[in-house]
Amino acid sequence: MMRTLTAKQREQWDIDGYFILEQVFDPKEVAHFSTQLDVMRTKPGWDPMGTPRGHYGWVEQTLDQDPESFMDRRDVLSYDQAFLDLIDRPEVFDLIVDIMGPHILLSMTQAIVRASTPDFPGYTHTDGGEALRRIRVTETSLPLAIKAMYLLSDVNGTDSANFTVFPGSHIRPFPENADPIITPHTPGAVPLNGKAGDCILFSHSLWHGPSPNNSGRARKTLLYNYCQLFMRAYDFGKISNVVERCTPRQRRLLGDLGHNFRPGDYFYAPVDQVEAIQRDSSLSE
Ligand SMILES: O=C(O)CCC(=O)C(=O)O
Repeated sequence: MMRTLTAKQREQWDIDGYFILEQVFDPKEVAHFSTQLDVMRTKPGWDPMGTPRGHYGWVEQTLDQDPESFMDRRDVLSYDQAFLDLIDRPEVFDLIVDIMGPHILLSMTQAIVRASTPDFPGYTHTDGGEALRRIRVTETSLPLAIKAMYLLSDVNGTDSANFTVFPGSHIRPFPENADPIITPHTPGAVPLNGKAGDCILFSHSLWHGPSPNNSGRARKTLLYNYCQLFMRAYDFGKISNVVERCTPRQRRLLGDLGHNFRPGDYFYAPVDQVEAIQRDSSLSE
């Protein structure tokens, strides 16, 4: 049996567009992921290109090797087995399936370190680029995409790189072109606090973003994005090579439908889609 949302979580999801799961990771796991982020910046991978916005370029290592400095690494699955295990970790994944239904893909993974610096003002956005920003689902619709944000650092007080949300903005028109522009300090913004190991689940259409970080220490996070099956992953142009190291359910979430592409795929699901998503083979094998 997969877990489902509590009535309180469902209510907060519907009204606010997000909710927080406390202590999904224990301290040992937090430490493991945190070390993996430090190691990751020493290795080749996808870092931001600057322009066009939201695009990433291949680098041999992250420019700044100080673990407390900024890092934004995409497509993190290949760096460690723990990143693969996290694809469908039941405490979080079951709830994503309860919200989105079983016809889903894992569409991107990301590791971010927000340095403590006076130079970063924070920003506010929705997920998924220019078009998706303009698509807002209704209260009764399944979401198009959901992100799970795992905190690897404690976040206390204001301007500590808080994940900052505008509750309810996922289902309402939002003054995206306001002058002055909307920031994490605009009235209505809610800067979230949390502990390392907590996970925030939020809708793609929720206006959100990081606040500045004047806390004196870096804030580390991991982000996993899930979308409906008919959409596409934005971390890989074809199915990632990591599928060879994955369970059947993880393979399906990475877009491996078990056969070569044929017209109709992804829009119409394989006959075993529900079973494939409901079956956690790591438990039964
Ligand atoms: O808080 C961050 O560092 C960025 C998170 C975010 O805005 C996002 O994942 O879209």
